[in-house]
Amino acid sequence: MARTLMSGNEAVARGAWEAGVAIGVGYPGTPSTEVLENLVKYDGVRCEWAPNEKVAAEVAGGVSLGGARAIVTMKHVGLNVAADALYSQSYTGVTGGLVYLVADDPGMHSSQNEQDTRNHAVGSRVPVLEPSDSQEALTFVKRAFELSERFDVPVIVRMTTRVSHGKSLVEQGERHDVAVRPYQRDVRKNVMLPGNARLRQRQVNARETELVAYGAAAEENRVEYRDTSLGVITSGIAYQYVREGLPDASTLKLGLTVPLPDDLILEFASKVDRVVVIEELDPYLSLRVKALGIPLVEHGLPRSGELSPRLVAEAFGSGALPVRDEVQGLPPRPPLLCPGCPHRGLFYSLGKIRAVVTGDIGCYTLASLAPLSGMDSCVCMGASIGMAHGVDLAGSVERPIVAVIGDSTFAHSGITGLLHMAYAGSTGTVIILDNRTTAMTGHQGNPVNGVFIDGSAAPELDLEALSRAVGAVSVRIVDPHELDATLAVLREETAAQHLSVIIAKAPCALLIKEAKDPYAIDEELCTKCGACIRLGCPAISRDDTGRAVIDTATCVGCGQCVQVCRFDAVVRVGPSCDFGGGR
Ligand SMILES: Cc1ncc(C[n+]2csc(CCOP(=O)(O)OP(=O)(O)O)c2C)c(N)n1
Repeated sequence: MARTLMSGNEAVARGAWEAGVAIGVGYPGTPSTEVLENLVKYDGVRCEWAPNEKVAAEVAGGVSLGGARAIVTMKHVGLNVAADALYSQSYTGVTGGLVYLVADDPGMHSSQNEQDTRNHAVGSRVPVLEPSDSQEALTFVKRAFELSERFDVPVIVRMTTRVSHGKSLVEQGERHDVAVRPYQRDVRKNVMLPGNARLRQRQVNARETELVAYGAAAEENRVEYRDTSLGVITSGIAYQYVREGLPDASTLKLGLTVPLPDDLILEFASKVDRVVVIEELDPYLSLRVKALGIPLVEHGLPRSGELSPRLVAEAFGSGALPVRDEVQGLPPRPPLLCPGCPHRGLFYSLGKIRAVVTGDIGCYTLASLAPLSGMDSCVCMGASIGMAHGVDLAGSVERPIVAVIGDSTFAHSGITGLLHMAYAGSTGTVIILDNRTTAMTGHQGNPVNGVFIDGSAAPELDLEALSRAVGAVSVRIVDPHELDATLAVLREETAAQHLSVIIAKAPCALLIKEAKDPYAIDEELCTKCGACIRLGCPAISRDDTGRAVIDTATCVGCGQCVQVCRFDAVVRVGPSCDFGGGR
């Protein structure tokens, strides 16, 4: 059969579809996002973005209870949010197959921390399959559905950035339609009262023993003997690095990494002279191998971040590999808010009131960088609101305290924070940056913007009504491109002694289809004062003389710089140029 080049995430979607999955549900998060974005393109599957990972896991759990197959997708930190569901779903087990697709991000390419999903799997006692390439991504997802139903357990497929985003050849199969199992009420299995949970816990114990026995003979766990002077125990993408960096070494490639096949590991160790474990992120395999009494060769590979074939080769002095896993000679290019981004206007105005700003996660987190330098904290999704209240409780801050949170993040986990502020009688200020999309992860729909995962129209959440219902006394809507008006509202609301929500509403610059004429600097009027530079717009820089210059190819004509220039030096250019300034 013909083979197709696919990313790991495309292959997961294909595998889920071939496995007859009925529902895909998740919350976006790099590097997992494209799984659902690809799955939604297949016939016979319904996909939904949920407001957060816990809801997604519960929806998937309900699908499973209803007898159909479901896949739930998220990034590693999403599993923290979904963990409450997962740990008890492990006890109830499944009816239709239930697969968690969780993508870890070694090296934190786009995450606030590094986490190893295998720790949650050990804690919740659910099995983990770790693909090493796109073909395995497809076959392991299909296997995960089989194991889920056979062992009555949710199964995690753990990806990492390179497996999710790397491309390799995949042999595709046909869809295997799976009949929805008839619904059967089973209170002992599905209602986790303590008495029932204790009974189910026995099943969990028994299941683990069965899974270990399965793993000892499973084709997902593969022994490859080559030169037996060195035996490497490895999994996931690290296997590829070992094959490239140490091509002669024998390998035990573990595909089912929770639970581990102890006997297979002991047997492999007995047949090689020296044993080494090479894995990304936490020393999960190595601690377990050591606990089996197997002495390990220390290699000095980093405990965090990504490995590479070169690092692996160097650690064993096996000769330098060509440096092709790093791009050399490029200047560092930190991420920036786009030209015309509405978040820039909000943070510029916020800078004027010298507030302590508890921040959140989204494109707007980039406003923490100079020159806007507009954020004092960013921890996890939704944290901005509870933290603003907490900073206030500490009593050490005389300045205004403001929480900033994006629309998707507010729907994800901000609403309960606001509810708490109202309940606790807070008089703080929460700013919801409603740019009509989940911009950071690629413009997904969310409950606020009224766009469903397939692009169709969905009900739009009324943020104003919701904020009032939750308990905000004052709710104001501002256009963050209008700097003076925004500043006036910020001043009023942070001075007022009531709980207020300010909705900064203007679409993400990348959603605007109609181009506006760009602006340029009138050289004769520019005084080199630098006011426009302090907006941090990528379209504006200084020339050799220190004068401001606007790159008209990059400028989208948002007009924020016009408002900060006190010398009328910013003028419109382009076909409909009127040189009148203003936006
Ligand atoms: C628990 C968790 N899930 C997912 C993510 C990935 N993520 C970071 S911010 C974000 C949403 C950002 O959207 P929004 O709040 O609307 O801000 P915008 O990027 O549009 O400015 C997502 C999905 C994450 N960091 N943590």
